[in-house]
Amino acid sequence: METKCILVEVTEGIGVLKINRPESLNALNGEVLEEMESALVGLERDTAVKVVVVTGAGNKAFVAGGDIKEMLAMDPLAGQAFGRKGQRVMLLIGKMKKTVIAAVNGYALGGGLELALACDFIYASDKAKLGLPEVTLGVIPGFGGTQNLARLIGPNKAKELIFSGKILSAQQAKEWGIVNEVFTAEELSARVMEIAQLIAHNGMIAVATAKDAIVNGLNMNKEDGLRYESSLFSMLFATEDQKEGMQAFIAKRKPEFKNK
Ligand code: CO8
Repeated sequence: METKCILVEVTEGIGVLKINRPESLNALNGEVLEEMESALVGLERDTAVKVVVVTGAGNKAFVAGGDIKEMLAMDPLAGQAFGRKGQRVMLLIGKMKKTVIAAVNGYALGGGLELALACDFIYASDKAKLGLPEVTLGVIPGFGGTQNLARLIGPNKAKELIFSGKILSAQQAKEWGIVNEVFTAEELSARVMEIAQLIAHNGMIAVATAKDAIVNGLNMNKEDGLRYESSLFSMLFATEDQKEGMQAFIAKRKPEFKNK
């Protein structure tokens, strides 16, 4: 696929999607969002890809937000269309069977943090700065940030971050429960690949099913969530991977998952 604003590379089962507009600190405009949507659909279909990593080009930004220059002239209808386009990408990430990791290599502000929040988890460089400063521009997070952040860290902390527009260091974002791990800028990419490889070597059906249970279970009450978990759990006994994983354990060898 020909792309102008993103780069996609697959190495050893890991698909890396890099937002590539460093001159605008990788801000998300309509074109980037459209390219991302097609690329994510392609990565989900590509059987060679086990895990996807989303990151930003250059060493300054992951994504510094929705494109303010593009948003400036929007009327409510255009704003709604732009917001929906962004939400489609964020929802797609949640629905993907494959794990999607955000490697936050610099500024993750506004729509940039919203993109990271839509991923399964976030690793950040110690140079990263994270926040949702939309209210300082007279708007609110519109790519799922109000929903995803409140679900992740609870409504009170989400309100503090969104109402104040304050920007957190990577370490603070870890303390707030937004970022899983912080690494030096030099280490980030290798450490993200390490965890991606660890995930990629597990049974893909089991990993995808665990994601399904967590993502969809969060929208249910606990009793329905447990029932959902149980039905997914029992379905896995129909897979060859379940037999292989358990036989390998008993035979004290490494499992060879076929993702069947
Ligand atoms: N949009 C467009 N261009 C941007 C953006 C952005 N979000 N961020 C940076 N740029 C551009 C700058 O305008 C500048 O371009 P130029 O050279 O043409 O002036 C270039 O990138 C470099 O940026 P700076 O010169 O500002 O670099 P600094 O190192 O001085 O500052 C900052 C870096 C602190 C990251 C600063 O650029 C900044 O504050 N950026 C904006 C951060 C922000 O407020 N983000 C939130 C945007 S709103 C949003 O994301 C809403 C998403 C949901 C939309 C839903 C629609 C309904």
